Amino acid sequence: MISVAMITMNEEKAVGSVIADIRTALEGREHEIVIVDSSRDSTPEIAEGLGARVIRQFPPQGYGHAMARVLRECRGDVTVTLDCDGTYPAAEIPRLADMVLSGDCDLVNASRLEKRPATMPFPNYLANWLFAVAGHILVGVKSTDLHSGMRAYSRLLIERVKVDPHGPALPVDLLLKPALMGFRIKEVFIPYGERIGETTLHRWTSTLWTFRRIFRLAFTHPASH
Ligand SMILES: Nc1nc2c(ncn2[C@@H]2O[C@H](COP(=O)(O)OP(=O)(O)OP(=O)(O)O)[C@@H](O)[C@H]2O)c(=O)[nH]1
Ligand SMILES: [Mg+2]
Repeated sequence: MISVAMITMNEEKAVGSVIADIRTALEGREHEIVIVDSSRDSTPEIAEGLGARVIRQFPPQGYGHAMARVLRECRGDVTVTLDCDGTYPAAEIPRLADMVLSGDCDLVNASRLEKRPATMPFPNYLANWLFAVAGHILVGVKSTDLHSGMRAYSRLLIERVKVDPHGPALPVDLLLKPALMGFRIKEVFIPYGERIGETTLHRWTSTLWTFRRIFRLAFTHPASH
């Protein structure tokens, strides 16, 4: 079974079309859609009405706690994550899931950064590029996008990898830790769309936490080259 995991905070404008796109992509395949929701708007009702399993986490505890929870709740052999904002292509879910299900790898990172997406503000692009370079130099992990919200994780990987859910930038740990533990990781490029609704990204705290997570891992597992 394929699990699709999302976390949501006030995504009522996007949730309907995102779930519809997921259903279309996975038509004919056994799947579940699991959402940890911290919204004040009608996101959870819309999602439930469309057959998603919605777990409420309110008041909001931040991206990390929501993501850690939703990954634990998923029952599939593979779990594919994406933001609930229309930026990631749901049509790519089967391709990512199949790379894990076939035993090809344990994690697929869907990178947005083959080149600068027109939909990504230049400062964000620059920051993401810097994070990737830092991850390579300091931790020894080669990736073009440490912050992608679209990944496929095997069930075994989710069970084994323990991450720190406090603070922003959890995707950084969710990629670097499995790499350091020896899990097989592949990266594919995907297009990145225009966001529906308001961003929850706090640029400066996220940047600070990204470096905090990278340095923490660099000290416990220094780059081996
Ligand atoms: N449950 C829950 N979901 C959250 C929380 N913070 C963010 N989210 C959701 O996490 C996903 C990622 O957040 P975004 O606002 O898209 O952040 P981003 O992708 O870094 O920024 P954009 O490029 O503007 O999309 C979205 O689906 C949000 O609704 C939270 O505290 N709790
Ligand atoms: Mg987003």
